[in-house]
Amino acid sequence: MADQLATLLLEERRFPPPAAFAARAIGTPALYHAAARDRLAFWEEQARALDWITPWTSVLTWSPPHARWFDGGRLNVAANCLDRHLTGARRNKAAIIWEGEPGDRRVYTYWALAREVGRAANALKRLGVVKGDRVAIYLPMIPEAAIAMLACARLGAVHSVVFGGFSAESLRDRINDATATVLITADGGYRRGQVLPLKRIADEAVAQCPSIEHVVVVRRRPAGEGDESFAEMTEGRDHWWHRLLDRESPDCPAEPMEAEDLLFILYTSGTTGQPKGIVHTTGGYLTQATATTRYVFDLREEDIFWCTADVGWITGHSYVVYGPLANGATVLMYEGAPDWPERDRFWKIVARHGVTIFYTAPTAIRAFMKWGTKHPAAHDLSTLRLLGTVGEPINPEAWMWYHEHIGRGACPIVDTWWQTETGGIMITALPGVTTTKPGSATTPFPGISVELVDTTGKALAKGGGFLTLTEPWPGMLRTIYGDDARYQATYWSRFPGRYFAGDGAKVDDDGYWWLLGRVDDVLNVAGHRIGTMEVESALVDHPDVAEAAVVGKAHDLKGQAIAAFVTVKEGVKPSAELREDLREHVARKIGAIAKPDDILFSADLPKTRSGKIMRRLLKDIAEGRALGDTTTLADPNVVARLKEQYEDKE
Ligand code: 7RM
Repeated sequence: MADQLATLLLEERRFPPPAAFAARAIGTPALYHAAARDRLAFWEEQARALDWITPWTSVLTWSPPHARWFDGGRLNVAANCLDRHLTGARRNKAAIIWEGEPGDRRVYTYWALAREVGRAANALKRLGVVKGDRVAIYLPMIPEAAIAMLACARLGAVHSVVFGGFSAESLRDRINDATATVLITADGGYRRGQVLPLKRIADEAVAQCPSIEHVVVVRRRPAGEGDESFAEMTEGRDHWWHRLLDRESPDCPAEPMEAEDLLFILYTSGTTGQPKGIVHTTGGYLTQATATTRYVFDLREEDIFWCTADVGWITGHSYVVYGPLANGATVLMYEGAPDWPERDRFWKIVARHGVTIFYTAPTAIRAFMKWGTKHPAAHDLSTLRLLGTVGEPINPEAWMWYHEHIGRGACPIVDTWWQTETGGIMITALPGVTTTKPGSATTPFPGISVELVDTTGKALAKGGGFLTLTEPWPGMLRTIYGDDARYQATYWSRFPGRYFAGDGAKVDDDGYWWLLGRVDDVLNVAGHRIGTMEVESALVDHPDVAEAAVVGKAHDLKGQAIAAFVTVKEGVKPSAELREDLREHVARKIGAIAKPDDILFSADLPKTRSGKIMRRLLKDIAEGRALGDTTTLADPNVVARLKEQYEDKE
């Protein structure tokens, strides 16, 4: 962290907003003044941009650490994302422009999308889904993912979207934690030319999910060839999506929801082996998603907004589906990989559809850098006017490359810091207002109260420390599903009275925030959150493994890679085959994103005298650094031997 700090301190480049952009920007300095004067009035103003069935009677009820926003108010999220756009010219505007990886394309106007959502909602209703029921969604990036989410929102059912890259066991655990009654999946999804057999994986999961009554299957693959092998339908339980929707009416009344009724649960990794079901509610979440989309992305009627995140992550919830659609925007959605069939796929898409706003992750930008400038240079990117990043700290070189080769030196860049738990963007530049510095997320969004603290919880005006939030915000998580004690312990106990985000940060003399990464046992691999404990549990689940310790190590492209130190059971011989077998085992238990890059077999792990594994030292080894303080170790020889062994392996 110290090295990183020193490098960032040397960053002196400044990028003031281009004058032409500033002249017509939606965000203005007045927003900051208004929010500073009266934070709650500012958020009420943002909430008024939505359609409410009944207005709220109280803005905020705060009994720490529980917040209620817009109590007394009633609204429906799907009605805000669809119905209210159907009365004027927007009715015939594209809501979703979609490209499948194999090259198939679809466009849904607001009108067509609303009708499809109505049919899907009626179909779910016919399957017995009512307000408050949980529906699991395990789909590729196809329009049906957004349609399914909106159909749930229309009925007041709570969706839990599970990223399509997760394994059967991960899906099973999430379904069981939420006791979902319906699962929506597909026969497959395309990734680098291969079909990912989602239905087969879902069948494996559902076999151990007693709460599931129905499985709805979207047909993604062309009808005919080898249907059964991809989707073996269980009579009575499984239904084809298109057959269900075919017989339904497109008209489905939107359920009036209380502002604090649940909208969705989204599972995210924490510091234990058990993912947390982050709970988001209706009025506050939509208010923040809608306001941040409009101001941070300077969103206009004529824009084509492309956020490359999968709907399985929070970024896909807030900035592919809810934020843009609540604003009546045109969203671009793409199913597959950026390098399929060639490494210019993204730039082809930008040029073909005239994308104007592009929002992606630093890990993707670093891959583009590696692939070379010839790919973006071969396409007309002149429609782009604003770029964004999210998910991890962006190194200044990647920022500069993005600025020059994707933004042609002309587009402001918004580096947006936020979390699954915050629901929406928290720290970001406002394009047209903020002077940016490569590598800094700049300053808090209006109405957001962020404070740096030291290890004792003392507030710091600048320097290095931990990022905390001092006031509740509309999009904040309300609890962890089924485990409020864990909610309180995880977020509100480290620094009493404050929300602790788990991130280290530095604030410079201008009050700009520089995010330095997680300070807990959560890894950020290619922008995906993975708990070290989850990977460790998956490894020790293997019959040959006695003990495992997992750390993140710096990686050029992925930000962090996973390094595992494994001791095997008596009588087991470590081998290259076992190493591969362990990697596959982790993929089966969690998903391919969690496969360790390095696995080192070791006779012992470095432990303190009380038996705690010292991951800090393992990280030093994995990153090839001199070992830090080893005085608390029970046996310092263990770590010295490990270091030698690790270096030999390379
Ligand atoms: C939106 C999202 C959250 C964690 C967070 C940080 C890291 C996210 C940035 C960032 C530096 C950023 N949700 N993070 N954005 N770090 N600069 N702009 O990613 O729940 O999946 O992850 O991601 O560590 O705590 S998330």
